[in-house]
Amino acid sequence: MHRFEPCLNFIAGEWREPSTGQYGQNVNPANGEVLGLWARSGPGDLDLAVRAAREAQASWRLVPAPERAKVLRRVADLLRDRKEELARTLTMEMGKVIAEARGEVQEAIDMAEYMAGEGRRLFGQTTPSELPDKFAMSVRAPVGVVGIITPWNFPIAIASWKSLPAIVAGNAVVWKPAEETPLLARAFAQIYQEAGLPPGVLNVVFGDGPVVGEAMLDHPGIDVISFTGSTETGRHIASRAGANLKRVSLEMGGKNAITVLADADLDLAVDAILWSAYGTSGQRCTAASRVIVERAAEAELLARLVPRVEALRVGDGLDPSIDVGPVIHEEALNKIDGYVRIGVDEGARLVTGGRRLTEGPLARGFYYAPTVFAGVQPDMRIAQEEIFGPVLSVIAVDSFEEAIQVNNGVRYGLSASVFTRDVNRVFRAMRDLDTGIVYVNAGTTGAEIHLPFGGTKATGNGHRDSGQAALDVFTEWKTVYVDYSGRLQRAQIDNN
Ligand code: UN1
Repeated sequence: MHRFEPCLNFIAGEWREPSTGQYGQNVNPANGEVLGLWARSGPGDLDLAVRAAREAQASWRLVPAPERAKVLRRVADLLRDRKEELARTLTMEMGKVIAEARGEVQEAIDMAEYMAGEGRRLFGQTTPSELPDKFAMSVRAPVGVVGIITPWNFPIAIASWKSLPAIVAGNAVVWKPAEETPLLARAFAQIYQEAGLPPGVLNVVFGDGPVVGEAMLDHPGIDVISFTGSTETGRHIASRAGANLKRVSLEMGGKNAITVLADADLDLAVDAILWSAYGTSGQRCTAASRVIVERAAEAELLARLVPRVEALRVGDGLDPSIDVGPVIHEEALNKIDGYVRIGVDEGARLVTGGRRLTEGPLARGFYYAPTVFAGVQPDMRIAQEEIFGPVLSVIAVDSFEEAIQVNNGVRYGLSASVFTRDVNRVFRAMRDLDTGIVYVNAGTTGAEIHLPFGGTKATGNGHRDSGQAALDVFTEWKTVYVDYSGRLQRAQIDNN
């Protein structure tokens, strides 16, 4: 007997055991306690889910969008009713502090409300035809079955960004959640079920990426893949799914920077750096892992920043006095520590942190001390590669132009921020920073759900999550011409 009610697959509206009979475990990164079990599915389970989705989509696409949206409104209500319970589970599953976990659940509520409104929009265009007695328009049509693959760092927000627009647009979904956060995935699927989503419109298949994710890429019954995760996995997905002619939307790594110019409000910049670099223990794709500072302000910035970093309280995020929770697992801890060693070897100056925290109860979890490197050169590996942990590199530059160059001199392009009071530089930065998201006098995190979310270069492949832009991932444009002239009319020929 299992100690826990295992997270079973949700297929055609039923909770089913995996055909493999195998289960994985997930643990609380704050203390190593086992939290639950999840179905370690095989390709056959995925196939069942895709079949259920295809069948359900055939009728779901015919339900009027405003009716589909009613389900989303109920999803929003249920998420709101359970916000506290979901937030606590979230903190236990992936470690972010409770205030941030509440914020993440709120992000899903916001998305459900926003996409419910889409049920009465899903706007297309109407336009005159060049010919008499002829009508021209474009409408958004669902693509079919959408495969979504989501990460552990935002287990419910990112799942909401992808599933809600897909469903309101008339698609069915097959979802493979991250192995680390099955409880949140099950809770979200239960909410969809209670909200009255017809069986098969949303299906969840738990499992390992190389098994279930891989099967999604090859399955002919999946039309679109929407993925958030590492650039390496995204590259693999793009090539595999590309060969199978699936539409692929990718949201991948970042190496985001906060630029602090000499005229900036330094206290405000320090507040933003703390929040963006150490929030979620640095495990956001939008986390700030570089600070680019004009040399004239470098010493003062460090003097104000470092004591604040050292004062951050690290521990179990369920305790509301804690600022920084654990990182996700041992492997992440080793990767972060490996990068710190690389930084030291490269000649960067370790100002604070740089070690695993094991005092008292911290020994049972995966904690890393908030870390600052100074004297970092833009081409060092710690300034180029995504670390996904609480490690910040401070890079000094001699001019605004050099700051932009350093910001843009990485392979990623998700989020960038600039602190200055000079309006001319603000507008130049807005134009020249080559990221998908730009913040002025705010940190690199905190995207709102009704605007496009995503990045350039190795961060993405041209698509966006969130906002109206998400609809472009989950719909096909269908162009419709209606000729009511009763005769053959030839475009480009009759009038020319
Ligand atoms: C992510 O890091 O994967 O802007 C998503 C933010 C959040 C979403 C981050 N609203 O930081």
